[in-house]
Amino acid sequence: MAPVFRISGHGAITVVLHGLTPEESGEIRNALRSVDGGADQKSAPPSFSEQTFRDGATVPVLTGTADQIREASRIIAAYGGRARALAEKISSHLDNYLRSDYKMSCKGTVLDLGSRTHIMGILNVTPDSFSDGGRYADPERALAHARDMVTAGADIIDIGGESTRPGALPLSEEEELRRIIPLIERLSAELSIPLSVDTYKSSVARKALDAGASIVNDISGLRFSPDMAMIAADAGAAVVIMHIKGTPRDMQQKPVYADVIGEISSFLAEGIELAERAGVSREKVLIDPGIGFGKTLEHNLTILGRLEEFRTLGRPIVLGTSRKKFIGTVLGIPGPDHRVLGSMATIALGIERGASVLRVHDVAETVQVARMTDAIMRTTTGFSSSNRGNQ
Ligand code: HH2
Repeated sequence: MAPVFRISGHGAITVVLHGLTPEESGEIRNALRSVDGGADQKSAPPSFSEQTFRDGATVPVLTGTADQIREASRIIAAYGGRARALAEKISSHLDNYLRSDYKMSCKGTVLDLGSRTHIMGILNVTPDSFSDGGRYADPERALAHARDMVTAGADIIDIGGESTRPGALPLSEEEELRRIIPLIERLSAELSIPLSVDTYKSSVARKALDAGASIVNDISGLRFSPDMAMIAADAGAAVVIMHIKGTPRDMQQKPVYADVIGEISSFLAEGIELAERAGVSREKVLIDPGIGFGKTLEHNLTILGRLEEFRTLGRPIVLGTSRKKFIGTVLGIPGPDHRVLGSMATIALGIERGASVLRVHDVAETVQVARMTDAIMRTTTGFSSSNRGNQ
């Protein structure tokens, strides 16, 4: 019989250890190499290698199963001092990475984010949003669209009164309130699913929460309004902390990062701390890398390709790729309405890489792609969609 080889990327975890001195890296290598796992493969240390990055830096890398990485952190911790702190960090990042039991309570509704991928339908009541500007400015049409999205399977409706497309200027608070508050009041009376308000203004968020919203979706990651976190905390609201570099007006003017994933991770980690300090429960925080917000095409593609690295922050990931320009750039399609299939590719991949919530215009299509991807993930990993299942 011909030999059959099966090679797969699933089951192995890679831990890249940035920021070590060559001496520390050498000690870890020697420690891991001196341990013999014997017949007990479960407690064998992971493989140790060195990866050279584009900038020439050589960084130690551990590769193995979750048990093997845990064993490595135990061996590293035995060195004490700085090594112990490093080992603790490896363990906590690993626990976060493997976590999928996220449940979020929004005004009495509990979203079980670990059970399946959730869908946030976009309702922009603006004249100028990049994709649906002007379509739902009429309140009756906005209501009808919200109902349609619920029927199609949306789990959350995200209501925005101000476009934050590249180059957009800030809208007055009065106008933003005029556009969204009556709509939130009507939707919260009628719908049983949670409503989120897409705003970076704390005064708008406060009134939207009073009107019935239970999630604040802040594209500035709680940074543009200093009291945003406090307002969310006071109302017991959940928050989406999104990364942005700059402001909508200037964010696309040649954004530069030394380390795009590292810088976004730090911004999101600081945002989580900021929320917690203000009194928002950690369990009510979601994170979003902010596709298109101060990012080039390459940045957006890198974020998608390496999305799972944000799992180490230990909070569910929201992904907003829907119909965005980078899809049009890759496909050569200028009109947002024609970017639906490209959006679906990002959604399937995003789920596989760990997204828990998808912020989308095309709810019915997304539901199909998400349910299908969830089913494959459940079958191949034995866990829910967002669990890597590497134990
Ligand atoms: N993208 C937009 C707006 N809000 N919120 C989160 N959490 N993530 C995103 O990626 C995101 C967001 C931009 O899209 P859209 O609302 O469709 O357009 P516009 O800003 O022009 O209204």
